[in-house]
Amino acid sequence: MNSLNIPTDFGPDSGGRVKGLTIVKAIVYGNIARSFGKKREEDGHTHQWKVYVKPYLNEDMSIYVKKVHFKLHESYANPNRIVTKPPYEVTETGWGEFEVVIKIYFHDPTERPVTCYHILKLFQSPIVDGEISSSTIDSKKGLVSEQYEEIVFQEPTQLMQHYLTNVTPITNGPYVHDTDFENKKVKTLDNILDVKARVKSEINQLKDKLKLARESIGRFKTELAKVQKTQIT
Ligand code: SLL
Repeated sequence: MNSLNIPTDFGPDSGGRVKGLTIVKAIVYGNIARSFGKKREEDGHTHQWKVYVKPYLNEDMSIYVKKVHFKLHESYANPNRIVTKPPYEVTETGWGEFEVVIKIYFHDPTERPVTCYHILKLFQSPIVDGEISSSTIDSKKGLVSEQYEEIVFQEPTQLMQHYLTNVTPITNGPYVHDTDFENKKVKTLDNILDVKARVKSEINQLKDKLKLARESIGRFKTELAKVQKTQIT
C-alpha cells in the first residue's frame, strides 16, 4: 500500500498487460482569454490567458497522470512549463496567438505520453455561414476555446488499469464545462450529414454529366465509322 491506499502488488504477472482491455479517458483541453482592453505599456501585452487540460468527467486525473508539459511560443522567457499536479494549467499574459504543444505523461512509464496541439486563441474569429465556432464568449471567463478529446489506453498494465478505474471525483457537486459538448456533438453530426448529402448530390450530378459525355462520344464514334466507310468505298 502507498499513501493513496492503492495496492501495488499484483503478483507474478503485475508487469503484464491486460489482454483485450481498452480504457478510454475523456479530457478537455484549450484556453480562456481576457483582453486588457488596451495595450500594456511596459511589454505591449494585450491579454491574460490560461491554457489547460482537465477531465471531461468529474475525476481526479492525478491518479494516472504524472505531469503535463505545456510548450509555449519561444518568445516567452521560459517556454517549457511542467505542471505536476492538478489543476493542469498555465496562466500568462501576451499579445499574440500561437500553437501550444501539450504533452501528457502517465505514472506508468510503459504508457507513451499523449500529445495535443492547441491554437491559443485570444481573438474571437468572425463566424462564417453555418460554421461551428471554435470559440465562445463567456460573460465571466471571456473567450473560451476548448476541445473534447479521448485518450485510449490499449491493454494497460494491471497497475495502470487499477489507476484508471479507481479515480475519485474532484468536486462534490456537478462538474460543468464552459462548452456545451452535447450540443456541439449534435451540431457537428448535423453538419457532417448535411455535407454528406451535398457531396452525394454533387457526385450524382457529375455521374449524369459523365453519362452524357459517354453517349456523345459513342455517337461521334458511330458517325466517324460511317464517314470512314463511305470514304473507303
Ligand atoms: C504571431 N506567430 O506573430 C505569432 C506569435 C507570439 C506571442 C505570437 C509573448 C509575450 C512576451 C507573446 O505574446 N508571444 O513577450 O512575453 O502573432
